[in-house]
Amino acid sequence: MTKKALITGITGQDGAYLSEFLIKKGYKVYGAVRRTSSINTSRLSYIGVLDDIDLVPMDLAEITNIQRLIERVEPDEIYNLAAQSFVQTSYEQPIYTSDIDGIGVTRILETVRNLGGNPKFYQASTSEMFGKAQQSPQNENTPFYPRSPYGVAKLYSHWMTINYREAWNMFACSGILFNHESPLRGTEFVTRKISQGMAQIALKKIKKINLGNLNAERDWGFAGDYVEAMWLMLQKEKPDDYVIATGETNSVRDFAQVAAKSIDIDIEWDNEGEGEVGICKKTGNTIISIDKQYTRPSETDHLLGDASKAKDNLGWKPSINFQSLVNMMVKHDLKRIEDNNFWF
Ligand code: NAP
Ligand code: G4F
Repeated sequence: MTKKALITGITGQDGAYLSEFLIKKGYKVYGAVRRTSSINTSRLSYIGVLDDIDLVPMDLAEITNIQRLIERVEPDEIYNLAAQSFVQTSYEQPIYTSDIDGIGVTRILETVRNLGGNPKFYQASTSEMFGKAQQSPQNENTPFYPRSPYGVAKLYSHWMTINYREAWNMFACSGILFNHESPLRGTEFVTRKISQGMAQIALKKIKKINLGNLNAERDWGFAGDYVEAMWLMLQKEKPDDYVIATGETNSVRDFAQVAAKSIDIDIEWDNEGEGEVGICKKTGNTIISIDKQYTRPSETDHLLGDASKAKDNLGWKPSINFQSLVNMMVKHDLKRIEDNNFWF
């Protein structure tokens, strides 16, 4: 029988890759979208899956809506990817972020519990829960120390997912995913901001990119690899939680350096702190500078994941390394600008 998957957050980066992955596996995919004045399905169009998805209305703020939808669709698997996912915004909208990223998850869990424990449930947990990392690399046993309202809200929903598994015997898994990026990444996140910015510099549309903390280190992987791990977790006999990461960390400065290289610019770094600049060696032009508005009140300084458990139990490993990821993102942005294709 055809399996049915309900994906919340289908209009986001991971929603697009996961729906493509599940459609290829033969699933009937239902994509939950919240009401907005104009629904943004551009990522789904860009990768060519929009016509194969049944879009259904659902907002994580509204439990009656969640209940009616799950009862009607009767999915075999729910992937909860919906969230206010931008860390910086969570400092300005901590209550909204807590409601959607924290309580919103409990709304789904309660609905599934009331339906007798089916379907299987995947929760999009995050390495941001490690925050001020207590050890490096981080694995499933590393203590959490979230550093943002987003991280705190996600930690609540992470533990709720575990609690519903233990208390009500639900098949509920949390994927503790480290940063994953792609050409479909939102332009406010630092990787895409840099890849888009470098493409604009190469095509002489802008002169420089303003960034915040260049020292922050992240374990960046490719989103297309990470959605497979979500599915693998739900195919195991027993539900569990897994770290998904590449095992390599790089700073924001490194990302900018490699992205610049892919448009044939060698960066030389000068000064320190707020005065630091990245200069094009050949022309002497400043192409990176610091703007304090992009720094955070409390920062997650260093993330590096150990995905050994996922490798051993799920047979998962990443296929794209850091260098290829950066090059892929810049290449897509160059093409998009050349084609005047500004969908997202
Ligand atoms: P994203 O591109 O920002 O997508 C977020 C999705 O959530 C969008 O479809 C958005 O809909 C939807 N959404 C937001 N508020 C909602 C609400 N109130 N009700 C229903 N839907 C709502 O995020 P992503 O990068 O794909 O990440 C997917 C999930 O993984 C998120 O939960 C994120 O927190 C988590 N995560 C991401 C990463 C990463 O590095 N990408 C790492 C760890 C965990 P609109 O299009 O209407 O805004
Ligand atoms: O790209 P970011 O905004 O991603 P962040 O905060 O790590 O969060 C992402 O990954 C999490 C997984 O750990 C997800 F859960 C979350 O949903 C999201 O997908 O920032 C990365 C780093 C930060 O340290 C930030 O301070 O880059 C630093 N940064 C420096 N300049 C900047 C900028 N970040 C942004 N967004 N913009 C800048 O100009």
